Amino acid sequence: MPESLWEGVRRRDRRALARLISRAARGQEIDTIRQLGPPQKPARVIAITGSGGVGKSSLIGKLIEPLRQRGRTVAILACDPESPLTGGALLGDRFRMGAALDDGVYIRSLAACSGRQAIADHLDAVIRLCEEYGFDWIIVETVGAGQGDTAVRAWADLVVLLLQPETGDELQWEKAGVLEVADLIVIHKADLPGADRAAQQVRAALELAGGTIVPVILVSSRTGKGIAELLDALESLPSKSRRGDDVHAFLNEAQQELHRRLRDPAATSLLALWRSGRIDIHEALRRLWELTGSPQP
Ligand SMILES: Nc1nc2c(ncn2[C@@H]2O[C@H](COP(=O)(O)OP(=O)(O)O)[C@@H](O)[C@H]2O)c(=O)[nH]1
Ligand SMILES: [Mg+2]
Repeated sequence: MPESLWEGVRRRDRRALARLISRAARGQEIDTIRQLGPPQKPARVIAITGSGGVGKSSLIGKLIEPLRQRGRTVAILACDPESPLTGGALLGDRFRMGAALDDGVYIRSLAACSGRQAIADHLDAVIRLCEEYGFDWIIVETVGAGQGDTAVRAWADLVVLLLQPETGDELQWEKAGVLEVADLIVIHKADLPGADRAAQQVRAALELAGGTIVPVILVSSRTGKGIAELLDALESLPSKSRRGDDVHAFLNEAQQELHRRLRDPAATSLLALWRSGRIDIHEALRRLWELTGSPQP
């Protein structure tokens, strides 16, 4: 266990963060990261999804500067090894120069992190590392149109779906799961014709589906239209419980309860009993549950 890397992350050392992220993305340190338990300061984790070319990278690039102006630190995880964000291509010259000095922004591309479980697990760990470092916001650019890809729910507080006018995306809106997974829908490239109509169609589709009506916001990364409104919405929308489905939410809380009890001084001998095979896991859990646990340090 590279202890110094952990200390580095807590000291806000970029290189330590980068190295631990590389390890986590390869599936190393996953258990250690899991054992950290819930973060002291949870970040707001936002997934930006939408099909390729809809403008996810462009939009994220536009969010950085106003976010910094609002005093937020932000980590951006681009699930695209060739993301134009990492090269700084989408960040304005002025910002790019400032960014080198600004330790409130961290941009990192990762190999594809779609809905596949193993990779989503690693993404979870990478997010947790960024939380340990202390970022206020973590924005993840995900690949794919999110068709039925409810996996994002497992790690995102808010899911933003980008659609654009007139590209045949309309056909996909009806597909189960695409709109449902989103907490906020952006009609992107609102500088193009047809954006208003697209917004109307989406609103109609949402009403038809009958679920919660999510905000639909017109945004153009090219002109800046709607960026402030989008940020306001992202700041004010209530976080869905991360690990959104009931099973994950339950397991998450149960794990916290177990961690609390494991800090009880009596837990050590209990674990030794279990390790030696003298009690089985059911008996160990039963006894562990009776411990009060120590107060949070
Ligand atoms: N008209 C218009 N084009 C945009 C806008 N934002 C991005 N684009 C263009 O859309 C293309 C894809 O953008 P990109 O951010 O790479 O999309 P991604 O694949 O979803 O990350 C690029 O050619 C951008 O210049 C916008 O607000 N308006
Ligand atoms: Mg992109």
